[in-house]
Amino acid sequence: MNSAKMPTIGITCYPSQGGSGVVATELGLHLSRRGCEVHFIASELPFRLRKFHENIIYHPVEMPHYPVFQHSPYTLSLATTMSEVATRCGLDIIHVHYAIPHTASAYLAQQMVGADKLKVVTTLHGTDITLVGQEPSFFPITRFLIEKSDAVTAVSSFLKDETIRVFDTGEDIQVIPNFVDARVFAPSDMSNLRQRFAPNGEKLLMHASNFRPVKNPSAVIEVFAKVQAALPARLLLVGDGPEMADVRRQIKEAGLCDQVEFLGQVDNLEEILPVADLLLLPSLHESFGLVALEAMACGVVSLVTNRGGASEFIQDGINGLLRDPEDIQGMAEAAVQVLSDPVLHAQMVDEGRRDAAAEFGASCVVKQYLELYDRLLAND
Ligand code: GMT
Repeated sequence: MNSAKMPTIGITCYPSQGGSGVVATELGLHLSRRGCEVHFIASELPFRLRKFHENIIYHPVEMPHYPVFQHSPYTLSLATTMSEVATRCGLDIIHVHYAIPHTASAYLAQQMVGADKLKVVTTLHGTDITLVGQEPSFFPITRFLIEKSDAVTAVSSFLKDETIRVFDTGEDIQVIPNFVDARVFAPSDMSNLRQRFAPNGEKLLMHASNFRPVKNPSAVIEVFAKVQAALPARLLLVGDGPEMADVRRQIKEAGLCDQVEFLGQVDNLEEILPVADLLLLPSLHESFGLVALEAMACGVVSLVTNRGGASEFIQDGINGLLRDPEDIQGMAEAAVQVLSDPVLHAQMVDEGRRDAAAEFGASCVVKQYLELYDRLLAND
């Protein structure tokens, strides 16, 4: 690569709602604003990309159906699209988010176009290491792919350490944390929405996730049940997923139907997050917990699982709250304490907003990815 030229980057991620797709998309948007040409290669347009953006080109992965196939081989179709885009558009780097199966496709594409022409960067996000990658049928290939990537990043030190521990790999893994654009995720006057969701001045709690078992949504309802018994409160549930039917049943059985609102999947989370007083994220583990960082940037206190990487941006009792996800009583007590003490709540909001913007702001984190790309390409 010519040193004066910005690199041309291919990005692959899961396009549906989920933190890894959000990080990949926001990274692509920020890289494009800094002058990189960015090519998204995915099965669908990533959900935060649904507007025209200069310097961003989307390449859908075509998946032919053939009667012999029981399942269409997405990994191969993705590899083919990656190699075609790399050749046609002159990609310097293919940066994949979530190792399985994206790194496999990138590795194949690199073999097709030549290792001197295309570098592979893998960003590990979470369950690609902590759950899926450890399935016996995926373990050896995940380890192989980590070692075959030209660079590997992890979104927290927790995830880096976990990757080294589980896969016993000597690969040099760089921690580049998740980030938030504090101009987009910012406090805003939500009096109209507050009037709708909390007409009698109730406190508003929110949970936003893809409602998979790892998000521990039943704990959200149990904690909320205790909080609303102590003070007037309502709960907003944002997102959807496999656990939602059970969550609805739990809410009904607890007699909480009038205090809980289901908002479904919300693409523009930044327009709803600031309405909350407290975000609940009691996941069984969370390699980072991006939505908690976004909530902090919006001036919302985050009560987050202490299992995983959230302690890398939340200092318990200072800019947010960390608790064991099985400690329902402890989570409820912490929530009630902060919600019933306006001075403490305001202090946590201020600290959280400041820390999110200063240490995890988009510009300082995106710079770390650009420096990584530069280092990789300078080694040619
Ligand atoms: O690994 C996953 O569960 C999927 C992924 C996603 O797409 O939502 O979530 C992970 O990546 C996010 C972005 O880096 C992190 O904020 C989440 O903590 C992480 N999820 C888990 O570790 C459970």
